[in-house]
Formats: sequence, structure tokens, C-alpha cells
Amino acid sequence: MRLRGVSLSPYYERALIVADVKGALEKVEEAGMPGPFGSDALKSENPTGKIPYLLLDDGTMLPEGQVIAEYFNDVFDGPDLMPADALGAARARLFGRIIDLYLGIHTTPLARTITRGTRDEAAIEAALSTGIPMAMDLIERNLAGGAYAVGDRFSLADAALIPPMFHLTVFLAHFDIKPFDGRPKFAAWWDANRDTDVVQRCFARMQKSLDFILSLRKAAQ
Ligand SMILES: N[C@@H](CCC(=O)N[C@@H](CS)C(=O)NCC(=O)O)C(=O)O
Repeated sequence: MRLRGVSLSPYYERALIVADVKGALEKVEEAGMPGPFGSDALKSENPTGKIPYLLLDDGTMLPEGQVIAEYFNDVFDGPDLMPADALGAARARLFGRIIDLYLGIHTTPLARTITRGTRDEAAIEAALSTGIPMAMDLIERNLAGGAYAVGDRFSLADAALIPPMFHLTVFLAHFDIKPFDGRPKFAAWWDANRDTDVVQRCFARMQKSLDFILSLRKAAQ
């Protein structure tokens, strides 16, 4: 199976972390993008023009990071990353929704100042003043309070939360976002996870991806 996208995307990395934790990284071919965002080549494979998406050997195309992450959890051996109880599973999925619906839409205009050199000042102001703080408050409110986002072991919730941490603490850190001020559960969760092998491998992939995107921009200037 071939995973389309780039590691700077937190949605792409969510799926890859699941494959990593399940010891299945070698079963997923990282296939990059068939063309730039908005290109006909990309839209011919995924009509939304977005990444990530998964191309299965039988021609099936599966879009959406959370959908791919859950698919990987189901088809690969290794620990089940969906909590067994219904409420735990709901809470794990909730973290994916918070990132997708409330955080990601606000980090995007900040990211584009770097990856595309575009500045939507109104969107940036809204993101910094209300959007991102509100999303981080939702994360704080829903965290279990220990080393794992939900329950007592690593789950799809942690896989969803880790990649945005690269954006909040490294890539977009100069925007002065302050994720942990007044959010003790968020701080404790990150303290417990930041030095783990899974996070280090994820951050290394995301940094490499960022460096590559920046080198492409520089070459185009
Ligand atoms: N709901 C999608 C969001 C994917 C998404 O927004 N991906 C970004 C990259 S991080 C993208 O493809 N942006 C291209 C664009 O919007 O033109 C998912 O969860 O996978």
C-alpha cells in the first residue's frame, strides 16, 4: 500500500505513527505527492486535492488521516490502539476531531506563511487570539491527566496529538503560542511523551519534510 502526502502534514503523520507503533512501517510505502497541491495529477487520485490518502493494491483510495490511522490499526498486527471500552474509544476519536476541526484549521494560515509565503492577516489574528487557544483548551479539558491522552496506554488519541506538537513547539514556535501556560494536563502529557522514540522519530520525519519543502521554495525563488 502507498501513502500519499508529506510528513509535515499532521494528518499524514497520525497514520504513520500508528504504523510505527504497530511495527508496520515497512508495510507502508511513503509515496510522496503525484503533483503540487491543487494539481490535476493530485486531484485525479483524490478529488479533494488534499493529502494524506492511501492507495491500496486493488486500486482503492482511502482519504483522511483519521480514517487511514484507524484502517492501519485494524489491518496491522501489534497493540490495538483503539480503547476497548465504548467511552474510551469515543474519547480517542474525539482527539482526532479536535485536531481536525478546531486546531488544524487555525494552524494552517500560520504554516502557509512559511511553506507558501502567503499571509492572511485576518486568519492569523483569529488563529492566535481565539482559534488556537480554544483548541488547546479543548485538548486540556479532555486529556486524562497522565502520560496518555486516554486511559492507561498509548492510543489513537496520542497518535493524533503528537504531530501537531511539532507545529506548536517547533515549526510555528515563533508565533508565541504558549501551549502549556495554564494547561497542566497538556504539559504533563507532553513531558511524558516528548522524549519517547515514537515522538523523536515523528519529529525527525517532520523536520526533514519541512527542510525539503523550504529547499523547494528557495530553489523556486
Ligand atoms: N480532513 C483532512 C485534512 C487534510 C489536509 O487539510 N491536508 C492539508 C495538508 S496538511 C492539505 O492537503 N492541504 C492542501 C490544500 O488545502 O490545498 C484529513 O484529516 O486528512
